[in-house]
Amino acid sequence: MAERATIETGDSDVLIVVDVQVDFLPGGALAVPDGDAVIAPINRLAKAFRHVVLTQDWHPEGHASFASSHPARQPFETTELHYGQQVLWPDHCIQGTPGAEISRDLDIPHAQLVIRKGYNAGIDSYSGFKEADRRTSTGLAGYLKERGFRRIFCAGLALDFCVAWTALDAAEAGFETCLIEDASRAIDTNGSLEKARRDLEAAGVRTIMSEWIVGA
Ligand code: VGL
Ligand code: ZN
Repeated sequence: MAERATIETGDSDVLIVVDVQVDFLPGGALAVPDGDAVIAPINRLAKAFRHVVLTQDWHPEGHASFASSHPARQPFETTELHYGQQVLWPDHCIQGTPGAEISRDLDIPHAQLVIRKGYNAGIDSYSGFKEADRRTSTGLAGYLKERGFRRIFCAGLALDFCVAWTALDAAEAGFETCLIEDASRAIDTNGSLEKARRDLEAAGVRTIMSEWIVGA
């Protein structure tokens, strides 16, 4: 049998479930390939954590990250916004629409917080911690620190955008951080997955499998 780590979770651990929303699932406006495959492992994982936080991508209509907000631009092209490079997306996760809802197939009644992000019209926010201008905070790091958490586990959609950026910011904020590979799926556009893996490794984010976690 292959050797594998055994991770016991406790009171100083929190699972962050990133953007498991209708628009990122099959049939959604920005469907992540095989995105619904994250739901079963996340539901199992959540039972092994006393503390779970959800993130929710939550854009106003006409958001700067939408290709439709830029004349003659197409989804998955890149443009320059005031804070730097921005991938342009199909309209997705518009506040109050069915596509922005967190999947009803998630079974995490004990989740303690839903943190919304991407609500500023001119700034995207892949990360649950800090917007894409790299300055505007969502307040999540303060919340998690005030509650005394020390270790963060990230899973969800999409591995190469919101999961990766959330994990990178968690590490930068001083948390020991793991990304749960089999409970995440990637968009993988223009080398984004390879770049995310490089950035995660450089930041000391550990990539793990959900079966390494006791009780998951
Ligand atoms: C995401 C692209 C745009 C994500 C959100 O959840 O990974 N990706 N908005
Ligand atoms: Zn978005």
